[in-house]
Amino acid sequence: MDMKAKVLQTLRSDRDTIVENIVGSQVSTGKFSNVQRQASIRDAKYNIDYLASAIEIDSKANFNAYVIWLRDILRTYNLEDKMLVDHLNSLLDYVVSRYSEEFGHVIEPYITEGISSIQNGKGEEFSYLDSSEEFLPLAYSYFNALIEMDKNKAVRLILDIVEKDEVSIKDLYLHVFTNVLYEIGRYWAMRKITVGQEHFATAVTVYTMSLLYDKIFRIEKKDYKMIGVCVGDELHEIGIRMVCDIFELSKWDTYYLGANVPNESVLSELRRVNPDILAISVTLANKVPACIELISLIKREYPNIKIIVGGRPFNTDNELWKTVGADGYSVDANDAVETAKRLVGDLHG
Ligand code: B12
Repeated sequence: MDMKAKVLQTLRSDRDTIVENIVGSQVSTGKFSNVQRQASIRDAKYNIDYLASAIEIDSKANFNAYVIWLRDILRTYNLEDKMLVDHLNSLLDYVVSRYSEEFGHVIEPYITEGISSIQNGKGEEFSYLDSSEEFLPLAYSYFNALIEMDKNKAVRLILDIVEKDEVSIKDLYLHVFTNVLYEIGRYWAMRKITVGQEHFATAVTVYTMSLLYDKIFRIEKKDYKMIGVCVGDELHEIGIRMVCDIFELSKWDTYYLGANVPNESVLSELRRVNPDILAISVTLANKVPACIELISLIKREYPNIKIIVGGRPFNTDNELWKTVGADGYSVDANDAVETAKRLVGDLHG
């Protein structure tokens, strides 16, 4: 076993002991309440999961993005950045002293870049609603209706504009729903809205998308087939649903499987449907190793099915799709159709 594999195995098997040693002593002082202690221990376990995943997938960019995200969450609790920096340093020190210098060499570049990102990295400081000038008023109105938890207003707003043909479904998906959901996530992370408000906004958006289905699905001859699925226990399934819907609009026959589909089931649906393209979505960087596993399983049994990947970790690190063994990657649902066409050799369609 090479050193990287040894480090990964150890970080995962010894995770709880490592956390006990580095966090246990840090939070045992009277300064921390019981709830804070529990939260610190839970977070420290996540940190090790994300670190191990980043090492496994060779992606410092994804570990950096994770620590910046965590830094900004901790700031909302008035916790200093230094605390996270100290935590990463003590993780490295502990690993070197408990295991070996060689162990340290594998982890150290990730910790060093992570610390530098905590100190200098930009977080989600700007509103996603401003990303598209053309759709800005609609995005703001829809976002505000969701925050006010006025579902009738939110749904009506979208249906009216679609009925008047003022916006295409593609634009609605890419520039309104996507940006609004990103902004909802940002508000949740800044603790400007509750988990309940986030769930409500998500549910209303999924519901509104379903109301558009008679405009998306048409029974007509289609040239190509695709399956869309999330990896492992990745629960973020709206991105891949958008991908499937936009393929459907582009006259593909689509099979949206969503989240929580066991690998064996993905394999049986591939057998049943025999698609030209399998699209796999990942949102959380610690689920990328599961994506590698799924792709290698599929490539063994169905070497001819082209696989495209997408989602947050791939947008954070534009080379990552190659590491996971995919045939292609796209930044968003629209671009995904072009990538898929290229992969199936349809250069004119
Ligand atoms: C809704 C939501 C949830 C819902 C998901 C419900 C559902 N039915 O999907 C629920 C409540 C389940 C959830 C849970 C969690 N969530 Co959440 N969630 C979100 C939120 C607000 C929106 C996600 C979304 O739908 N975005 C809109 C879609 C359209 O965007 P997208 O997925 O990026 O897809 C686009 C592209 O990436 C691309 N694409 C996507 N897939 C694919 C695939 C292919 C093949 C291609 C080519 C392209 C492609 O195309 C799409 C559009 O064109 C995000 C915020 C955000 N920034 O996304 C947080 C967010 C992703 N969640 C987050 C977190 C932390 C969590 C939890 C860990 C919270 C917790 N403590 O429990 C759990 C993890 C659950 C799990 N095991 O997966 C963080 C992740 C931060 C990080 N460090 O990675 C985010 C960013 C919020 C934040 N700002 O802090 N979440």
